[in-house]
Amino acid sequence: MSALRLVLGDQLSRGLSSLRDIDPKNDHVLMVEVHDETTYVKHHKQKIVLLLSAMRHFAEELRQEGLSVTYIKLEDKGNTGSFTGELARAIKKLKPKKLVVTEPGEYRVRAMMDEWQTQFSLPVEIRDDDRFFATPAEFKSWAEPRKELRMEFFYREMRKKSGLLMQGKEPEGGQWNYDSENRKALSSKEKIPTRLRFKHDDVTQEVMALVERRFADHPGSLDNFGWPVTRKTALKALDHFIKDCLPRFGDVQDAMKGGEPFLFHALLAPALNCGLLLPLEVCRAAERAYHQVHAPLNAVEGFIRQILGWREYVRGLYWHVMPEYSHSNALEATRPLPDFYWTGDTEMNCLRQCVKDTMDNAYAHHIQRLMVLGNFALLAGIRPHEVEDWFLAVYADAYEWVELPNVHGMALYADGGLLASKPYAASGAYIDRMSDYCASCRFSPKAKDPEQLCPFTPLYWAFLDRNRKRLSNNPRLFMPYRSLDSMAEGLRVRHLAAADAILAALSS
Ligand code: FAD
Ligand code: DLZ
Ligand code: SF4
Repeated sequence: MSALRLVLGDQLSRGLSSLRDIDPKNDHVLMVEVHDETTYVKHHKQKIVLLLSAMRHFAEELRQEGLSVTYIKLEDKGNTGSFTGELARAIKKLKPKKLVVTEPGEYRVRAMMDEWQTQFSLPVEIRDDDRFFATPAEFKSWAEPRKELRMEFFYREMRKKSGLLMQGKEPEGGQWNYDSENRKALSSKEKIPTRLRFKHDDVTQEVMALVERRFADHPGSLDNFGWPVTRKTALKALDHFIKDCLPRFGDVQDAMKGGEPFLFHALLAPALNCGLLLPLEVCRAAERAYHQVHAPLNAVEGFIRQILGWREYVRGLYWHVMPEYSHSNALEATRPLPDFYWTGDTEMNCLRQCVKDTMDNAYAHHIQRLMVLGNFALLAGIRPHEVEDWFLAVYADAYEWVELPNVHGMALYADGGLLASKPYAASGAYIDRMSDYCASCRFSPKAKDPEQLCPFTPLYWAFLDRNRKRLSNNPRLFMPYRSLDSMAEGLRVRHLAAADAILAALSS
C-alpha cells in the first residue's frame, strides 16, 4: 500500500487536503472511534452522537465512491482507545509507505501528530487545513507587527482576501461593519421560525443506543437530537437558515427569550466545525441572499463577520499563542465552578434557562454563552480551567481551537485583554434589556429590597471594585468606574456586602 490517510472526526469534508490526491487503487483511509477522544472532557451525549454518526456516514460515503476504508468502531475488539494506538495497529497491518494527515484542530492532537514520524519510523505528511480562509502562518504574519490584535482589522483583511461583500476595493454599502444596527430587543410579537431537525436513521439510532449505554453519566439528554449528520442534511440546514432565518438574524442577534433557544441563529457551527459544511460555501450562500434582495445588508454582513471574522480570528489566535495562552489567569479567578452549571438548579432564571437549553440541545446561542453563562463566571471569579472544560464539554460545536479563545479571552478576560479590548461584564440591567428572563425570575434588577435584587448587580459592582487596579485605566471602562465612584457610599457598601454573601454561598 502506498499512503495511509487518517481522517479525524472533525475532518469530514470530501475536499480535505489529506484526501485530495488519493489514489483509490493504492491508498487507504483510516477512521477511528477512540475512547480518548470521547472522554477527554465529559462531552454532552449529543456531541458524541453527532460525531460518531457523522463519522460513520462519511466513511460509508467514501466506500461508496470506491475508496478503501478501515473504520474502527468504539467497541470493536482490540480497539486501543487512542489515535496513536490505532495508527500503530493499522500501520502494522497495512504496511503503508507514508502517512498523510491534515493538521488537527487541537494543540494536544498536534503534539501527538508531531511524534508519529519518529514513533512509526514512517514519513508523515501533515498538510494545511485549507478549509479555513487563513493559515496559522498568515495570521502570525498579520499579528506579529501589531501591538493590539483586534478582530475588526483582521476581518477587513479577510474581506479583501476572499472578495466577500466587496465592491472592488470597497466594502459593500460603504461600511465594513453594521453591528450598531444589530442590537435590537425582540418584540413579543416576533414570529420565530420552527427549526429543521433531522430524523434518526439506522446509523444514528445505533450510535444513540451506544451512547446511552456507554456514556450514561455524561451530561445532557438525547431527547431533542436532530443535528445534521451527513453532508446532504447539513446543506438542507444551511438552505433553511438562509431562507427562513437570515433576514432577521442581524436585527435581533443579541436578543434572548425564555423557551426559544434558537431564535434566528444559524445552528450551523456543529456542521461547520466537523467539516460537513465549509465556511466559504456558507458565506457565499449568505452573500447570494443579499444580492437577491432576500436578506438586508446588516444581517448578511453581521452573519459573514461571525464566520469570516470571528471564527477565523479565534482560530488564528489559538495557534499563535498556544500552549502558553491556556495558562494565564489575568484576573486571578480561583472559585470552583458552581454545580448549577451542570444541573440548572439555581433561582437565577437566566442561568437556569441557559443551562436547560444547553443540556436539552447541546446548544446555546452566542449571547447566552457570553452574557449569561460566561458573564456569571467572570463576575464570580470562577477558575478559567473549570469554565473552559465545561464549555468544551457541553456544546455540539466545541473544539478547543474555537472554545478556548472564546471562553478564556472573550468571556473571562483571563488573557488580560489579548482578544477583547474590555471584559464583557454586565449587570442584570443588560440581561433585562436583552431578554424576557427577568420577568419570571424571583429576583429583579430593579428591586429596592436587597432580598429581591438581582445577584448580577452586586456581583458586577464588586467585580469592578475588586479589579480596580487592573481595569480602571481602560478607557472603555471609564463610565462604569465613574458610576461606581459616584455611587452613594451606603449603596456601594451594601452591594459589596451582598456580593460577598453570594460568593460565600457559592463556595459553600
Ligand atoms: P450564529 O450565531 O448563527 O453565528 C453563525 C456562525 O458564526 C456560527 O455557526 C459560527 O461558526 C460563527 N461564529 C459566531 N460567533 C463566533 C465566535 N465568537 N467564534 C467563532 N465562530 C463564531 N463557537 C463554536 O463554534 N464552538 C465553541 O465551542 C464556542 N464556544 C463559545 C464559548 C463562549 C463563551 C462564547 C461567548 C462563544 C462561543 N462560540 C463557540 C461562538 C458562538 O457562540 C457559536 O459559534 C455560536 O453560538 C454557534 O451557533 P450558531 O451556529 O447558531 O451561530
Ligand atoms: C469530539 C470527538 C469525539 C467525541 N470522538 C472522536 C472519535 O472517536 N474519533 C475521532 O477521530 N474524533 C473524535 N472527536 C473529534 C476529535 O476530538 C478531534 O478531531 C480532535 O480534537 C482534533 O480537533
Ligand atoms: Fe437573571 Fe437577574 Fe434577570 Fe433573574 S433578575 S433573570 S438573575 S438577570
